[in-house]
Amino acid sequence: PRSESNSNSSKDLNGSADGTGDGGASRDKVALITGITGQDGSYLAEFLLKKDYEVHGIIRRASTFNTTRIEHLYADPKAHKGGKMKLHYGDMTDSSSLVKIINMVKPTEIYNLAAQSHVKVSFDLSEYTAEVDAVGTLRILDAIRTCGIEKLVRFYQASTSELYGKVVETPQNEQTPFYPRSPYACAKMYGFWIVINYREAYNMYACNGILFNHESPRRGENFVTRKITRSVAKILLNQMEYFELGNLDSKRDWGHASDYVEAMWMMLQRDSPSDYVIATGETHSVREFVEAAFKHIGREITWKGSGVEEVGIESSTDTVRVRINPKYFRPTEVDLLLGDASKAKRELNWTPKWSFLQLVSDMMNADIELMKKNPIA
Ligand code: NDP
Ligand code: GDR
Repeated sequence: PRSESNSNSSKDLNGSADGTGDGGASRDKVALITGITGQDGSYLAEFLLKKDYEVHGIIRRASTFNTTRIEHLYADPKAHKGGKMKLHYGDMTDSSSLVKIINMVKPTEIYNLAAQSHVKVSFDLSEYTAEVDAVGTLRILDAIRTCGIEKLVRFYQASTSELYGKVVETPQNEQTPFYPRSPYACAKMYGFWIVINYREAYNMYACNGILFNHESPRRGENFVTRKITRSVAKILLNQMEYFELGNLDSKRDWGHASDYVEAMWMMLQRDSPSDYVIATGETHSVREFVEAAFKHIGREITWKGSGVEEVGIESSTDTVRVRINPKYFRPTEVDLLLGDASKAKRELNWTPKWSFLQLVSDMMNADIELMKKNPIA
């Protein structure tokens, strides 16, 4: 869809030099999404287009296409060709690109979703993670002020349950103290507080969504849920014998991304800004996720051994399907996340629609289809 992809300007990405679009959306519904090519960005763009927003997204230059998750929106004549969705090259490490884009688009809502979002990778790319996730948040807040729209725009920050890190209490709510356990979480902690500081200092409408893990068929392939559903789909189709995981004991409060992007929008529609936990209120271990994925294909897994020696064995055939590889362990782990989203329920009227098992089924069905079509995916 993006035949002009080697060019480097908004004009070429969109076929129009005018960043304001002509899609007929009213000028009070203009959203700018950083991280639009990611899991959440793609669901949010879809959601806002349905609500008749003009949607602008920041994408970064990559050597291969990074727009797969939003290709269907490109192909939708109402969205892209009708001028309601526009992409702009920019980067969270490049202030001038952020100022230029904000100045041109004049958004009424900004969703800051761009991040180096992999916790394990953040131990290897710690400085870069801080540049993008911490200073990047500061850059975009400052870009808003440079453009003089801090009183006009509403700002959403993708904060995270990783802020809770080491368990202090469960369930975790907006009052629970933070104890970040990775360079990613430390960077996001800066992001969290700089958003509050700008809200208080400049009277900005700015919110932190403290979102617990949320997954979908569009989840990045190296996050644990997607890694499991892809691998189990391949096992079903005899394309793989076994796969490797790290810590099976960590527990996460897993929801569906499509529910969670709705909460982001809801936070920006109130009379005054606040910070909200978004979670299902249920927690499951990685081991339970594996079992549920196998159950979806009608197979049962039993566990043998412990620690690095542990394996998951398919009961009916005695075949080893899961092995532990310490390379997936993290230097410091987050053992248990369980969120209390009662403030969001009370003030936003938000509740999740997807259950844990529905989430596993949705991801499994999508990956089985994907692997059938493309065994080397
Ligand atoms: P993804 O990793 O799927 O998407 C991240 C997005 O950020 C991609 O569009 C990526 O672009 C973009 N990006 C990365 N680095 C830069 C950069 N330097 N400049 C511009 N864009 C950049 O994450 P999710 O969609 O899962 O998450 C969205 C946000 O929510 C992230 O900030 C994440 O940390 C946070 N979050 C996620 C949770 C989850 O469970 N999914 C829970 C809580 C918070 P590209 O496609 O080119 O890589
Ligand atoms: P998380 O997600 O770190 O919670 O961050 P991830 O899926 O990477 O890990 C969840 C848990 O699974 C354990 N695990 C493995 N993880 C990965 N990636 N690969 C493995 O092979 C594996 N084996 C076991 C991990 O140790 C961990 O305990 C996600 C990201 O989306 C963040 O951006 C977001 O802020 C948080 O969720 C909320």
